[in-house]
Amino acid sequence: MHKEETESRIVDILQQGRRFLMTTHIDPDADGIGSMLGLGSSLRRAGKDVIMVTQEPLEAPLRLLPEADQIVQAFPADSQFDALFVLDCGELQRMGSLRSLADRQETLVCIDHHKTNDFFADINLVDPKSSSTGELVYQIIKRTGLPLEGVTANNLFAAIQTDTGSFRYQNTSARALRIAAELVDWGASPWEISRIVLEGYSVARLRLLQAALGTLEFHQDGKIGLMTITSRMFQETGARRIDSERFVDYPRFVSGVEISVLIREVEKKGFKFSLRSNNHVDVADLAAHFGGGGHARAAGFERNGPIDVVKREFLKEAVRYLNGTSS
Ligand SMILES: [Mn+2]
Repeated sequence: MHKEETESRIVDILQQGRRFLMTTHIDPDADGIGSMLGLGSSLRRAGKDVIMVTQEPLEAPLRLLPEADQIVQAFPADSQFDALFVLDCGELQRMGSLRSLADRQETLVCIDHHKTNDFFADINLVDPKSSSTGELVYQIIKRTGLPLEGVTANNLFAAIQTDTGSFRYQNTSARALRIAAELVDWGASPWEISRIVLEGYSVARLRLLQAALGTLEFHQDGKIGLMTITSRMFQETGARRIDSERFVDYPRFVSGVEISVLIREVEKKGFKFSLRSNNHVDVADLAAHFGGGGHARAAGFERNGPIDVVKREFLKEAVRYLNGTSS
């Protein structure tokens, strides 16, 4: 289905429906939560019933977003909806325990911008050229004629701002900047949102960064930069997993680095790899090689095994992508 046609089907659903359920991916980020709160708050102001659900309760900073306290972890079993929305989620697996929602009768609508989205929903508005899901949600809200005001504007601004790395990443298009400016006209405050989402560090977070920077290593003449955070570092600093958000940018900041990697120990012998690239390596493809996915410049995957083995396997493959010899 063409994007235009998909959009008009979603507009119809939003205009005609009265009750909606919304969710986003596990380990949510500001794009997923901001998009959900943006669309949810707008629909509520239009007089519709919206349940917004996540698998786990939100942690700071996401729980500090406007109206984030409206997000729940459970809803009445006999609830009926006109449609279900899943935002910023590229595959069913990424819905975690909420993936059973896909078994329900209601139409499942996915709005997303992941290059590796596998079109798991009934209606899939997927645009990898979009900077963020927030950008797509903004366009849907405008087209549906739904209300835009402070809460919606601030949440959508947070979504676009974080996914573009504060309007620095390669996905920062003229359209993303124009929408951001329009959101400011609608009442978004870039300063307040930045203070909440991007700053607002705890001491534990800085201590974790200190420990992580101590593990910096470079490979392939400085073209691959890598940092590792062990469970022990999380314990010793008292930092939470969400505190390591965006740490993967530090190796990427170094001149000459093409592939930046952050390895985080997630459970016993489990490691989460976050990947970023600066110029030409498609890290979504590289991550897909290990069963993960994402965007051309930002992707990730999980791997089990001893750290030195998983790291060696990864580096071997990464070198092939770096040299353009991957299949
Ligand atoms: Mn996103």
